[in-house]
Amino acid sequence: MYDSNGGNGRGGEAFVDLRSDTVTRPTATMRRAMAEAPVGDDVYGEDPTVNDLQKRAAEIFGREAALFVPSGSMGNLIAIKTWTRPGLEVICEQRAHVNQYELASMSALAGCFPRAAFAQDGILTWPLVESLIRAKSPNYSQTGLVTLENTHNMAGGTIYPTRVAEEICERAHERGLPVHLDGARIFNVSVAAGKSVRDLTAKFDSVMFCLSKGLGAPVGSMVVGSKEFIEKAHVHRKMLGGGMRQAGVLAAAGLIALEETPKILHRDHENAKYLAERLAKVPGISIDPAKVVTNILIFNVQQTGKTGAAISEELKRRGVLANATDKFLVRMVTHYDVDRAGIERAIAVMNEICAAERTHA
Ligand code: TLP
Repeated sequence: MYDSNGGNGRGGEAFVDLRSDTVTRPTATMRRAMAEAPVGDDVYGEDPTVNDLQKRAAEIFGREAALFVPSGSMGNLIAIKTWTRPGLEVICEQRAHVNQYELASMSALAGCFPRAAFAQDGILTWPLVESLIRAKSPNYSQTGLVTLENTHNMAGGTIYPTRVAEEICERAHERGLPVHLDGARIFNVSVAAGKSVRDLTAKFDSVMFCLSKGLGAPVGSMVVGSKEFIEKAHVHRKMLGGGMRQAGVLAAAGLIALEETPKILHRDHENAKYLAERLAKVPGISIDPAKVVTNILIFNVQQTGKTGAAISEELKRRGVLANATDKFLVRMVTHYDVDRAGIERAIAVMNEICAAERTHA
């Protein structure tokens, strides 16, 4: 059912594109479903396909309600806006998407301030979270929300031990704080941990997950939670310009992404592990394959004598796309549009680059 690399009509086959799983293109089945989707005006709540998607997402996560949103960034912002008010702080990990990659929207648009701390592998613990909670005092801004990210993107697709995440939720609740999960890639956690997304997220007050990353839908994310929370979130979606009309054409692909793609995500994890094991053997590259448990690898290239950006340029010249995420770090993300042959090519190219470097040294 899934098209092989480059076979679904977008072109660009010359590249092995490992920049992100956001680059996945809709499968032939998704495209057919999009063409045939019954639609209506979703701002009136009348799009049957959007309604089906929201119902299915709520069922799968064991929640009262769900909301289809245009992007993961908007989903996180809507959740932050719904749980907080201007002047409050949002606890998050230093490299969290909400902290570093959402253009300070929590401040610019929700009036909140990030209270971020670096955590090993991106995994916050209750003692660390507790240390960030503000004491009740007229001298401090007050804590409004805790957010976790699972998988943690910029820590290399790491996953929370379930108990660690649960403890943060339980203890935060005792302190009267809601906990939001940026679960953009929660289905990758589910596959890696062998647990349902429902069980993994049961203690969170709200969850955002993306249809448009490894699950392969062209557009869209979901926010799930209680009926009351989703009603408020709905208002914020409209306020932020996220009210869509005949969005059923997008939701149709989202439904297939949600039902079908989790079954094949394990291949992306196998490819990522294989890629990490091979890259670990390339002189100058540093990565611990044991830490690669989902579909994201971040490796250090400092010993090659080049920056991440320079390596990224050289890869591109040889037909492989990967982004630098820091001066000496490069990220590769596996997904269903890159098969094992594509992975082998990326490995061969990386060996070539490093061998060329040694010849010139
Ligand atoms: N991540 C993108 C980039 O923005 C970095 C990527 O290529 O990985 N939460 C997490 C954990 C994410 O990784 C992303 C996107 C988002 C939220 C935002 O989703 P979108 O791109 O739909 O706004």
